Amino acid sequence: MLPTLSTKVLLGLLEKALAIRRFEEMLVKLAGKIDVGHFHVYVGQEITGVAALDLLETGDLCFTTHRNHGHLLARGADPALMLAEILGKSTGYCGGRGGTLHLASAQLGFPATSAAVGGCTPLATGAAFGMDRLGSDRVSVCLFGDGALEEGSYHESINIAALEKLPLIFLCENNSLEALGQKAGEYPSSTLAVVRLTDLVAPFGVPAITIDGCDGKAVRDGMTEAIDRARSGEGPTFIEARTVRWPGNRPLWPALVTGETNLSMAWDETVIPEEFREWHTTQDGVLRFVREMIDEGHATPETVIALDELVQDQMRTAENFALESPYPEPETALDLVFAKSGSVP
Ligand SMILES: Cc1ncc(C[n+]2csc(CCOP(=O)(O)OP(=O)(O)O)c2C)c(N)n1
Ligand SMILES: [Mg+2]
Repeated sequence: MLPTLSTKVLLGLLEKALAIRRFEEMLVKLAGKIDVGHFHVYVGQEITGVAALDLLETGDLCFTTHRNHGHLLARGADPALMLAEILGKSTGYCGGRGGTLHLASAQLGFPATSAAVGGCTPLATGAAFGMDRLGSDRVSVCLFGDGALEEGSYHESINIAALEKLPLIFLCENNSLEALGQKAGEYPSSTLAVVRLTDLVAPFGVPAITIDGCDGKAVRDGMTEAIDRARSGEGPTFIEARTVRWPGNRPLWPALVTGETNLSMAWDETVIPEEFREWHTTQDGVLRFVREMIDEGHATPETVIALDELVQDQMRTAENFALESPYPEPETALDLVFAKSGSVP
């Protein structure tokens, strides 16, 4: 279902979801032409990131993973500076030093990104501890995949968060539904002995919910409750947002196996290719959001296409900017490695 919001706000959310989809498609296509290195894309999880992170305020912090592109775009990142960073260019968010795996921007509320699975959990917990001790009403959001639940750092972090009632939201994006426990024989992102991921939350007494990550209303409602709990000093919440892995993410390296998204699949079933019918009709959150927007009178196919053209234009501009940007000068290699005297408050 759609979140209960005005048409204008819903169109804003759709624009962000489309920006993520078109950004990732641009990147996968670019990787077919030039050496981009290894990267992970957020296709299929857009609605989780967009609906959840839209609720944050300036000063709230996010700690994400190797699959971070969608999270930064959901918080308003400029696709040009994102792509420049991924390509290692000096104009990127981290001057080309972070790359896809460590994309960060303090201004956007992403002070540090760790690509070590589970690496974000102590970072987010430490930030929440600081916020709590400083008496601020800011919240810290820990964004991670089901794989992080295999790591010791998760268990240490949730223990401290529960003990200290920290203003922290554990948003676990479980994209392993069909691969959990290696049953499907595909590349699994986690191999856990537990039946439900929330079994790894219950002993700590932290409130936990499981939601459909493609259901904008469920994500927004769950996140609203979690943020309220955190801001009012009642401690952390765990949200498991379930999505089905995009077919293009099933190989080890992303591939555009479903082609570039044809949005008319949202209103014209006859154009859906048979091979990926299930994905496009029941599992693609962006198409589902568009379908719901049209069904509930918030958009028409024409407004959706116009919005998408705007977004695709931004991506072309971003691609040109990133490709034309220079690499950092070799003599700047050690810049930003060591704190300068007096630069740390
Ligand atoms: C500590 C650690 N072990 C292994 C890896 C290699 N690795 C990169 S992504 C990944 C799977 C992570 O799965 P999940 O956390 O569910 O995220 P997803 O990729 O499914 O979004 C692994 C094992 C790593 N980055 N860090
Ligand atoms: Mg996963």
